[in-house]
Amino acid sequence: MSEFVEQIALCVERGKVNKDAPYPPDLKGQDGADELAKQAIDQGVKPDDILQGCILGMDRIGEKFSQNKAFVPELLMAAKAMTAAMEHLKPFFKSGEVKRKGTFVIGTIAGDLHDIGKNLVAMVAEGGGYEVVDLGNDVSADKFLQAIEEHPGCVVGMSALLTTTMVNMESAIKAIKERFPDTPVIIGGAPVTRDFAEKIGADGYSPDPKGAVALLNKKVA
Ligand code: B1M
Repeated sequence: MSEFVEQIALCVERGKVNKDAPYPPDLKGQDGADELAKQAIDQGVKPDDILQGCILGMDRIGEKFSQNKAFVPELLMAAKAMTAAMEHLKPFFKSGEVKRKGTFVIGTIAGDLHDIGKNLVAMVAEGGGYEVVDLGNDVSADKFLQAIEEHPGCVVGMSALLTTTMVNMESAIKAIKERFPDTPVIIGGAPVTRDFAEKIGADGYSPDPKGAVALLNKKVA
């Protein structure tokens, strides 16, 4: 791996956005994901390799988060650093030179306004190389169906934080499976369990963003 790519991975993992960013204090004054991605492109590093660096950094922080060695603010900073690097990759995505692994349609289920966990899953999935279509919160079955129609081959993710709304996942999954039997649906959220996921016909359950990306990799590969 080129030194640039390793440095970009480190900036994403540590949430170092750019040179002016005061966070993290021990990297103050050093180039961040923003400058390094630009320099890497200028020096001919392949955009795909830069993306791999971002993914590696996100993977590392995602792993720490899963092990309770990093917390929501660190994950948010990592996502911010990754976004800064990805800005420089946008033209290559548009031209098709850099390919995404697949499309992940995600939303918080109908009736539920909690979106912090869903946003984290979305960010880590993007960091994992997926195009993310974020439908927001309070997402009806119809909205999921429409998104699947617009993004053939996608994987669907549903999040719920309330015991009163997690039950809405069952009807949404039923509607999806009726029209798009081959579309995998993965679910998560604080009250959701593996047993519940199996009972309502979900294709996968993860308690955290890293596990959700691991599931995506299995479903899409
Ligand atoms: Co509400 N709330 N809330 N709330 N809220 C909870 C969830 C609650 C546990 C608080 C409590 O009573 N102790 C409780 C639910 C009880 C229950 O159902 N068993 C509750 C309640 C009752 C309510 C209201 C009904 C309160 C009221 O109005 N009377 C109301 C409901 C509104 C609605 O949704 N219709 C309500 C409202 C709100 C706010 C709007 C004020 C706000 C949400 C703001 C927002 O999201 N933009 C809010 C908040 C912030 C919380 C708490 C405090 C924090 C939730 C959170 O963001 N956690 C919460 C109590 C708590 O958890 N301490 C609470 C951090 C987040 C990173 O974790 O979302 O679990 P989480 O996501 C994790 C994993 O679950 C997983 O990855 C994430 C990272 O590890 N994950 C997935 C999530 N989705 C995934 C999907 C996947 C895979 C993994 O695959 C697709």
